[in-house]
Amino acid sequence: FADDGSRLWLKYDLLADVQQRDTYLKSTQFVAANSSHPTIKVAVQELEMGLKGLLGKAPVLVQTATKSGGIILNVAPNSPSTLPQDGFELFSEKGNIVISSKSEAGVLYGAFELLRYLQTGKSLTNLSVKSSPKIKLRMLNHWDNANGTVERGYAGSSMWKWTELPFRIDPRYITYARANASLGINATSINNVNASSRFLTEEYLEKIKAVADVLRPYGIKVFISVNFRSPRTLGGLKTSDPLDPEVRKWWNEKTKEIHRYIPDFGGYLVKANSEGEPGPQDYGRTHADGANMLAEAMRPFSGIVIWRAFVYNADPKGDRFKEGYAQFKPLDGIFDPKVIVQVKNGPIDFMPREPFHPMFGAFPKTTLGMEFQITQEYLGQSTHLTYLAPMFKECLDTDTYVKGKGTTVAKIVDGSAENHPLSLMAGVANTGSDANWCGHPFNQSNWYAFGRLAWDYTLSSEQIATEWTRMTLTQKPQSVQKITDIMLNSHPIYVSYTYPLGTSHMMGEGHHYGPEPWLTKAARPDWTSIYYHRADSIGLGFDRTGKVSNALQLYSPEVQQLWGNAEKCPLDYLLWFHHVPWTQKLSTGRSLWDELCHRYYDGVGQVGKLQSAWESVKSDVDKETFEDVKGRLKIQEKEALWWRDACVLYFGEFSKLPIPKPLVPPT
Ligand code: GCW
Repeated sequence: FADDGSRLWLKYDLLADVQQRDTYLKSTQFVAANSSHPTIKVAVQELEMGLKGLLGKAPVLVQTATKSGGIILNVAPNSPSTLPQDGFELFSEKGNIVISSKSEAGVLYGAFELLRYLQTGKSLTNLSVKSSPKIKLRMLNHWDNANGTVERGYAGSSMWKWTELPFRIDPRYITYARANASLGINATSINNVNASSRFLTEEYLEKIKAVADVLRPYGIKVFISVNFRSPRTLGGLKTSDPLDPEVRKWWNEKTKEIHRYIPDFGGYLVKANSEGEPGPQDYGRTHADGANMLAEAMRPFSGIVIWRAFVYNADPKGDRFKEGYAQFKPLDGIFDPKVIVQVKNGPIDFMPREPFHPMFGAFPKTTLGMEFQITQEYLGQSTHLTYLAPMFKECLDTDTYVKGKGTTVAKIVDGSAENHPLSLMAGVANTGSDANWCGHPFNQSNWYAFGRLAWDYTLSSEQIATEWTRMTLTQKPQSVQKITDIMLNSHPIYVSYTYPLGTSHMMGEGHHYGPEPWLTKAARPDWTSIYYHRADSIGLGFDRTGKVSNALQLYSPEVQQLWGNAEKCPLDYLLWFHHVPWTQKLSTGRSLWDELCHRYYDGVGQVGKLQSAWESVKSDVDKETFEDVKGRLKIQEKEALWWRDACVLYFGEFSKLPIPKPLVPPT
């Protein structure tokens, strides 16, 4: 039947291979559970639904296993296993498959892992799997507003039906919970960081409680993004100064009140003194004053405070690259242990390719969380096929060298480099009211990839792409391979025709869609395009090696060495750090100008290859999905040309050089 994508990767359609089904059936005849905890109940339900769908026959449910050939769910809080709470073991024992964990959530994750084995055609004999999350808090950040819109959402309106809650529970909340649990995502902040105080009113707390009640059995904790001015707007106080006793009392009371609705409340997420949002600096206080005040309110409870580091000054003479670092560096060591500072992967703003944020590695006394953007604000929104696992991994795998070779960004984020007990990876969600949740059918894979990497960042982009493809699109090996290749190639292709060679921030103002490299005046002086690309008659790029900005010095000496020399700097990062003459010869043998043109043209050509590769899987993919992606690829082709021609023609005004042959100039 026509697939509308609403089931995400949890499709559980009957496996085509009868023999394989029979083999699986032999070891999944029953499910035995030693607990009636709500989380175990949903694990059992999931196994029942999954096995019935995949194999055509549901397992029998029993309390204890009396024979072999089934699945045993084992919650063992006192197990001597060294695995952490959420980790699980999946192993064969006396002819049964045992899923064991210290926690109910761990067993649920194990149940999903087992189903993934079936969905991806893996063998169930002699199982011996140990899996545990590398990051403790694996979280989605929704930028959803009370009025049903989603900031930077490209998949319809908000999935949260605030006008219906708490009375009607949209069944999609349950699908959402299942999808997240299948990846190990265990936290979600449900509203926009540009936060309305409404979310802290009684009216909304009742609604949020209803959502929290749905998500709880799936091991997901709810967070709220808060507006720092709430003591004034809601509490009628004269100030929201974090050092004012009345303000502190207000937050203490509010935090207690929230816990009456949601006893296991996850905590607060705060965007303060950024892009016009209120914050402690309005009262001459620091980010730490603000964060620590909220942490104090949270002290009697298990929740935490996540404070964003996305701040910058609109100083056209400064370098936005350095702002987060500059504002937070003096506060390292001052934050309450309940505070996590959440840092975007790069220093500017989710550009298609950014060097890692220099805060990673430079804040030994502060728990730094990673913020990735799953929603594709600058990455083709809902019309360009862009698989993001390679981009997430490029950041996580980069070496900061702060504690010697091998201190990757991932090691900072997982807390191991500095022995921090908390750790966080957040992804700005791409979910919406669209039937298929995420707009472009392939955008689902970015939610999937984010969750898988938050659990285990050592998984390869290829493995994640293959898994997702098998679970979502097709089981046919040849097509699985082709689609995996499409996905792996897609991010470099997107970068080629939009932001080659380390250019950034040249998108249309406001909507952030399409090219506008000529933007010289914007609402914020550091939001023009010219501020970033710095094109002039000599060359292109932002010199961050000292003459214009010394931002490169924020990194360790090894990183400075890697990126600081224009001759040796990897080309993908070149113009992030160097102003390179148009005629300068690069390592490819071409001049900067020629290389720039080649990359723009090649990117467009590669979109053509994506189209023919997609055409070749036609017979193995559901018709609706096939046509949907095909249509979007046509838009992508048109828009890749738009980017290419806009940027090449615009930069040509500076270089005054012809488009190299055999490339054909736009007419
Ligand atoms: O890049 C900007 C986005 C804003 C967003 C902001 C942020 C939520 O364009 O829409 O606001 O980043 O991350 O706070």
